Amino acid sequence: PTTAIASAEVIVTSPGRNFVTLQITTDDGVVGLGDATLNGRELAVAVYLADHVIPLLKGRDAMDIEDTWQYLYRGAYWRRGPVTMAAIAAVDMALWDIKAKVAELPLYQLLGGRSRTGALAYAHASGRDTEELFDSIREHLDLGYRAIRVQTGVPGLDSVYGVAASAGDGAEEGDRYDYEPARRGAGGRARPVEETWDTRAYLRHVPSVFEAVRSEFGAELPLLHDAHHRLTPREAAQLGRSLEPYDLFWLEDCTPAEDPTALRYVRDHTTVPLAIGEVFNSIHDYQTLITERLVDYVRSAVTHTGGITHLKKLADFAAIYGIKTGFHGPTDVSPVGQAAHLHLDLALHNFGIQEHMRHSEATLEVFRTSFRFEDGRLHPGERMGLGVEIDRDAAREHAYDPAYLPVNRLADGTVHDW
Ligand code: GCO
Ligand code: MG
Repeated sequence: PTTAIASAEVIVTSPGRNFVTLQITTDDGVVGLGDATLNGRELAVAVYLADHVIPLLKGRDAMDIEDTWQYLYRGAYWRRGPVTMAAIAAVDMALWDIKAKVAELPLYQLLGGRSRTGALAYAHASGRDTEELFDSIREHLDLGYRAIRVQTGVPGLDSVYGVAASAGDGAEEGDRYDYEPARRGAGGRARPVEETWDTRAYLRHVPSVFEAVRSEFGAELPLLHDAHHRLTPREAAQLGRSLEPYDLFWLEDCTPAEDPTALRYVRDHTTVPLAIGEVFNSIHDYQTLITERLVDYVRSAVTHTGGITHLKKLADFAAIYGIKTGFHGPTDVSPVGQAAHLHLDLALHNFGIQEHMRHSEATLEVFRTSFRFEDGRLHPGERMGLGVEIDRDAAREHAYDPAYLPVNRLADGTVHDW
């Protein structure tokens, strides 16, 4: 067929942060893009794709998306895992991009068409103290956001997840709220930054922040909070209860994600809506959580959960239990991955909310998107396929820059979840 895969290439670029992109080209020259970025472990996926996947793609019909997915998943024998699933995700996204371009349609049309006019997006507001936080919330409201994630510094702790070190210092938009750039260490040798954590200080402080935010900004504004996997089930239940008066949209990742029984305990003790899943890479990670209704939102990123094919199945599975989506959209998901989210968000009946961190100007010069942001909602645009193009010359200007996510320690030096 003319839709046979002629070539596939891995593109690694670092316009401010690292991105891994797979580009697939068919015999008649249709090009598809897929995001394969795994923050802090990027080259593992690049090598997996280049050495183990690309040799299998040549000559396959790009139209056979489900069969290719199963071939790469079952065919590897070694199932799941973030590296494997990010590689499969990239192939899957690129093939959907190609199929939609062949059909001359924006991708959402192949996923069922529009269910809404745009995807409600939430932005990240943060501040080291209440004043900075309020400024950040106001700034995002002025930009047009209608749902806000709230993260703050904790008295006694130097740096806390979700709070940009540079917030309020006049850093440029795009970097300013980039609270977790995987950083280079001193002397240019990449090493994780180490942070210090104190759960009791955090649990004491957070309810007072939400009290202040509600009294300043009123009852209507949807507010979210991310606990980033740091709490035991009992601590998470305590936090959930203490936040109940502030009517959160969700409390995210309150316990380490690999233990579904932790959420059973949390669920039994608080009515706060729960979201989880950004570190999951398979529907199977969610099976107990969904069938026992232990969560309200599934948080996977298309890039880390096997692509559009697998994420669509996850969303449909969740829908049967009245559970909604809230796909993971930090800046380490590239504009290609975020485009895939926006097409799904537009089409899925059980869409909940879409996380949105603005990519830097340098990133948007490499990845040219057709996204629209209006009335607090994101729209993927009407270009054919995913609607993202990569500027290869711009990409080449940004060489790979090894970097790690931070590591957390308790006051006595014990490594804690970050
Ligand atoms: C979020 C996430 C991110 C992750 C990041 C790690 O809710 O957006 O928690 O902030 O920490 O994606 O690479
Ligand atoms: Mg999170």
